[in-house]
Amino acid sequence: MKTFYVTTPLYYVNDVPHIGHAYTTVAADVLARWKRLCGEKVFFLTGTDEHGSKIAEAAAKVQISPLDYATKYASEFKRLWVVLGISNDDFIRTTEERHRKIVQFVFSRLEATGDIYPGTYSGWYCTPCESFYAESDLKDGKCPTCGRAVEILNEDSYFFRLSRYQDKLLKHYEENPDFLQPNFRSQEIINFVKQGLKDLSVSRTRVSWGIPVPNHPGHTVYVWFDALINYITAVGYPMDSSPEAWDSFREFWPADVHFVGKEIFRFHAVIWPAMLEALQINIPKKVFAHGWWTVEGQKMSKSLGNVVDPHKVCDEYGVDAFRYFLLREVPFGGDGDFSQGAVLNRYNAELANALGNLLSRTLTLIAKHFQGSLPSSAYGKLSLLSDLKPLLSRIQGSYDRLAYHEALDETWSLVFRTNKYIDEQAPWKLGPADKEKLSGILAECSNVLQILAVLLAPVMPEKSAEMWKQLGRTDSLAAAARALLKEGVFHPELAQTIQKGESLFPRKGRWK
Ligand code: ME8
Repeated sequence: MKTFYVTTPLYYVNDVPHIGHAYTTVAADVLARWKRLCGEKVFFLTGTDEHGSKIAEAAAKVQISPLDYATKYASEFKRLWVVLGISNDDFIRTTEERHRKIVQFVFSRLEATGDIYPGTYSGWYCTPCESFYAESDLKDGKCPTCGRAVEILNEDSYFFRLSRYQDKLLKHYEENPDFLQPNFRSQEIINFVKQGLKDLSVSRTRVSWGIPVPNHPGHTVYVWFDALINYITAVGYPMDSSPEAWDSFREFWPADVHFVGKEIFRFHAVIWPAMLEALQINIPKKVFAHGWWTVEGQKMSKSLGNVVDPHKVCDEYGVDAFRYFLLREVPFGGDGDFSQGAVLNRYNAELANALGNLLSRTLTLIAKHFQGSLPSSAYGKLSLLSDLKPLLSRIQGSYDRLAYHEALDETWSLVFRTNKYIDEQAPWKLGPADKEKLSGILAECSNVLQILAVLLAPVMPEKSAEMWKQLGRTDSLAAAARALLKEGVFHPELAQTIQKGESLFPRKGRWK
C-alpha cells in the first residue's frame, strides 16, 4: 500500500491558536483526507514546540512552570483540532520523553561525526522568532523577520557544521526542482545558500528550559534544532541498527510534504535537510511554504487586538464553511486577507445559494413527485457527467500540486453547471404526464450531488456526510470514493429513499 506522510509545523505554546495555525493544519488535514480517500496509508503529524526562551518567558510572567504552561496551551491546540475535525494520526509535544531521547541521540551522533563542535557564539538573537542573526542581517537594528528588538549574545555554544552542506544542498535543489514549493519562493532560498552558509549555534547556556545537551552540563539544545527533529521522532527514527526498526521508520520516511508558513521556510529548506544529510538519512520529498493571512487588511497581532479566534468563526459559520473558506479564498502559497465581508460573500454565494440550494431543490422535488425514492430506471441514461474522468483527473492534478483553490474551482464548476441544468430543464414546470423525464432530470442531479459529496469529503467532512445521508445513501462514502478516484466509476445507489433534513448552509446576515 502506498504511504503518505504529511506534517504541520510544531506550534509554539506561548499563546492560544489563531486562524494562521488553523490554516496550515486544515490544509494538511485536507491533503491527508484526500490521500486516504485515494486509498493511501497516511500518517499525518502535528504537535507543539514547547522549549526555549519564548515559552520560558511567557510562563515566568504568570508564575507557573514552563511545563505546566506548555501543557495548558498544548491542550488548547488539541481542543481546536477536535473542533476543526482534524484527522491527525499523532500529536507530538517536544517535551515528551520519546522526543528528548532522539534529540540527545542525534546531538551525540553529530558530535561524534564532527558535525557538531564547541565554540563561542557572538551575535544577535530574536526571542519571538528564536532565531540568530549576524549584524549585517538586521533591518534598522531590528529583527529582519518580525521587526522586533534583538539582543546581543556572547556565549559558549556548540555549533552545527551547516557550512559543510552548502554544495550538497545546492545540488539537491537543482536535482529535485519539486523539493521547495511554491517555485516563486524557492529562488530566495537558493540565493541565500549560494551566498554562503555559516555554522549554526545549536546549544544555549543561558536558556535552562530546553533539552540538556548530553555530556555537556549547562548547555541546552537550541529550540529549532530540537523541534525539527520531531518529524523523525514521530515515525520511529531508530537509535540502533536493527533492520526491523529501520524498515518501520522507512515505512513513512522520507516525509512526502512538510507544510510551513513562509517565515519558517528557511529552517525547513536549509537547516533541516542539512541535518538529515549529516545523519545520512533521506531528505523529505517536499517542503511547501504557504503565505500569510492578514485580517481586514492589517497584520494580525495581539497589540492591534485583531487576532481572529477560529472558534468564533466556526460558531458563526460552522466548521466546514470555515475550512472551505480558508482553502478557497487564497491560492495556496500566496498571501491572503481574512475579512468578514469575504467570508460572508463566499458563504452565501457558493455554499448557501449554489451547493445548498442544489441539494435542497433536488431533494424537494424527489420528495414531492416520487415520495422520496426515484425509480432505479431513472438512472439508466445519465448524460450530464460525460466528462467525469477528465474532471477527476484535473482535481487529482490540483491536489498533487497542492492547488486546493483549483480543486475547489473545478468542483464548483460542477455545482454551477448542475444548477444551470436544473434552471434550463425547469422540472417544476413538468406535469404528471412527464414523470419519466422528471425522474431522469432528478437522477442526473442526485448523481452529481452524490459525486459532490465524495469530492468535498476532504474539505467539508461533516457536510459531505450529511449530504450523503440526505441523498439516501446508507453505504460507506469511503468505499464509493475509492471506486470513483481509483477507477473513475461511480454507482449511484439505486432506488434509495432520500432523508431530507435541515438546510445544509442556511443563508447568513452580517456577523456581529
Ligand atoms: O514557527 N498566516 O511556531 P509558530 C498564515 N514553533 N499562517 C500562519 C500565520 C498567519 N498570519 N501565523 C502563523 C513556529 N501561521 C515554530 C515551528 S516547526 C519544527 C517549528 C502558521 O507557533 C504558519 O504555519 O510561530 C507558521 O509557519 C506557523 O503558524 C508558525 O507557528
